[in-house]
Amino acid sequence: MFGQLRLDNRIALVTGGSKGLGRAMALGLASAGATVFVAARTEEPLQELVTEIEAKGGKADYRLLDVTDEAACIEVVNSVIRDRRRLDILVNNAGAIHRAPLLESNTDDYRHVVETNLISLYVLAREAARHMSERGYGRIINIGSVMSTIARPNISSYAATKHAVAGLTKSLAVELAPMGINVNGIGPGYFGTEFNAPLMADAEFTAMVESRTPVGRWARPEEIAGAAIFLASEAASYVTGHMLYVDGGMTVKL
Ligand code: GCO
Repeated sequence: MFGQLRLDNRIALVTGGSKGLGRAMALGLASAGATVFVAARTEEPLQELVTEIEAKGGKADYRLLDVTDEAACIEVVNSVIRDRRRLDILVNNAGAIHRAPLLESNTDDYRHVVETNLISLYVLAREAARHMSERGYGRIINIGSVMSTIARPNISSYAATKHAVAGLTKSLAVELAPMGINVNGIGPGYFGTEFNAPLMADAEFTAMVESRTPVGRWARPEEIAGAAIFLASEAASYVTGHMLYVDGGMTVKL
């Protein structure tokens, strides 16, 4: 039982890893012993995060990646495996949102959200599973949202894709379980990240979050890390197809 939450000798890839929830999960996985490859589009914050992880005694590296570029996704997965001969944990975290009323929305923005929040998760899961299946072991963690099960106005592309993340997670869980690959999702509630900065600046929206969340507040980024560590670890060896909502109780409150 001891050490079930340790990730020593595990190799992890976290997309959208340079900031927000991706950065918090990368720090958490590294603190549990994993070697974490963080991937994002901008190099400097990735370099800073690797330096921070190493300064804390962890192991990390980075890859530049635009998850909407399929060839780049394939190359990043293959480069991690060439570099470390394995990939044990994939955290599909990179995401996009376009907040606009339906009647003011446009198809290009909508398609970008679909490409980022759904297609990239499929591509990366497919390429990671190709390797994981050869070794009979893997953990894929897809980052959804409370919008994987509820909705609010003006973010239909985001909510539709995050609902799809739940469906992709369940589908891949049942398909990949015989290969030793567990597939789960995390559904964050309202976290105080750059992604939600416009909402946090809106007093009325913040009041809504505080009233709709039983815990009564925005979440701190580091509060996502434990869920990722658990789902990536031996402690979750019999957990697959699950959406773990880290939402302060929002999705269960009337
Ligand atoms: C929004 C927010 C949500 C986020 C939130 C819940 O515009 O309502 O961005 O959709 O996903 O952090 O997961």
